[in-house]
Amino acid sequence: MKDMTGADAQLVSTGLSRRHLLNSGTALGAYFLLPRPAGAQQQGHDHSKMGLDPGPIIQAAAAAMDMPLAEPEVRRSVNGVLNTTLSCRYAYRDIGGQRLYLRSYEGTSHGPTLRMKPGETLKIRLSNDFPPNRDVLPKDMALPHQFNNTNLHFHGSHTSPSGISDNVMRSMVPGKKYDIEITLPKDHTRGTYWYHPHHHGGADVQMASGMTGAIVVEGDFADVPEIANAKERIMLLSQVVFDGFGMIENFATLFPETATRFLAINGQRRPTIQMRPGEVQRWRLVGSQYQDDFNIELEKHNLYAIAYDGIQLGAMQELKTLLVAPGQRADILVQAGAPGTYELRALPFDQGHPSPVGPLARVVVAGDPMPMKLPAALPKPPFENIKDSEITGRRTVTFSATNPEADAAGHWQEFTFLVDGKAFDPSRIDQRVKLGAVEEWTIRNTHFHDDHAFHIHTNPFQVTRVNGKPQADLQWRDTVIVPRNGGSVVFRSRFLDYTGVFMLHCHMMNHEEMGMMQTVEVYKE
Ligand SMILES: [Cu+2]
Repeated sequence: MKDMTGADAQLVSTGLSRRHLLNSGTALGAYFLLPRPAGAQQQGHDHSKMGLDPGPIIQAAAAAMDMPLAEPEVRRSVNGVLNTTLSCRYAYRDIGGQRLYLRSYEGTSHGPTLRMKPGETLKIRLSNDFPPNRDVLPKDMALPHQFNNTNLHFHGSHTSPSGISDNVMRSMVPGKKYDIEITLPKDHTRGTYWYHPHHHGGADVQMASGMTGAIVVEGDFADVPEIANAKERIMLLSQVVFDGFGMIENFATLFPETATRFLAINGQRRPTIQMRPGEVQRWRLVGSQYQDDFNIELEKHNLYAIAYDGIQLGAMQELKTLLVAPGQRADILVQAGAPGTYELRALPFDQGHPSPVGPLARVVVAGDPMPMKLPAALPKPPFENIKDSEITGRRTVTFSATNPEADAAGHWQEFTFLVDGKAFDPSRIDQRVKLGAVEEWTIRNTHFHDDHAFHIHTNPFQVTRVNGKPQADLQWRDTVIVPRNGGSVVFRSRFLDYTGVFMLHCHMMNHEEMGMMQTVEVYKE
């Protein structure tokens, strides 16, 4: 082997030809053609002689890009109950030509899509099949910790936050199984929701690994044929991050604003979406990216929003670009134009630091024309506006943060992320709201550097002002961007039917994990 280059010697030792690697179309081929560290052969790394499998890193066979968009497996309710299991475990995941080894639901990139109706019950037996945690609880709960504990949050649902329902105070530890049972009220809004872990300490690492899944509460726009007849697509957005080993085992892998390697939909880098000229499709976009806003554009096409955060709009919004913050959902109609290939991409956006940019997918318009129409009007939205006369109280919640002097180069431990001047403490109740209250909240963001993404569980809210400016469309949301440097959002919310403790927090998960979260208790006198 003396006359071979190091790379060739490595190819021989793994039983693969250079041609094979060059044809594989993956970035991993290139990885193996890089010079190997001197002495690698002498250290017993000649796998063929040892009879060892060369390991996962050369096995990534999935094409890096341009594969048809795949959607997660669908699980449906039967006779009023969606009964299923979810295993939380490590799995290999091929994405963008990389083979990663990450925490997952069911061993797949994103969990299964759950489809149910208002009034039905979601029963999940969650099996925490992660290995044991190897770190003890920190004294400071604002330090990320114990990445193998988990639980499950039904994001955006209007359900009980207590017991074994949508209770994010539960700890589900490795090696055990847990029952979750969440019943939707009969009048629950119909639309696009999602689930993800919410265990303080490890939720960020788990979500950044792809532990998110869509939930469709079925039946919206049933009387609008232009929407009901449109082909539907679930599209979970993500920022793909990993360390030099293809893993996420350290908070530092997630934290810098420059951590994103590339963007993905449904765990695929730049997949293709087929449409016929004139065809209308309904895309359910889930903002399951762990940290940053996506400012989305489809080349030479407008986007038509019909619902945000699982709540129907009363009028379609025609958009050139669509901003999706972490946690938000947007249901949009897209009507394909002339035959051709169009890029769906994230454009530059200033959220205090630059949002990640890059391709998300390619829309390939081809075939026979399909004459379809956009709806002329949308039905009445599900909620009545909250009137001045309903308001029983007002309060202010302030998000703040400090950046180290070195700023972007600073280590994450030099930042602080606070609500009302304090980091999260699960043993403290921060906001107490009487059952039956209808309140107007002002969320302030005094952090000079970054916008934050306010999210509250259990009850959606209606946004009335942003930076003091009255909002014409009075959108209902469960997650809203609060602009930086003295910015504010005013919303109104009804706390009518569920008591118990739930959370408000920044849905930029790095911030939540470092303490930008509070408890809210709705109590009955
Ligand atoms: Cu934040």
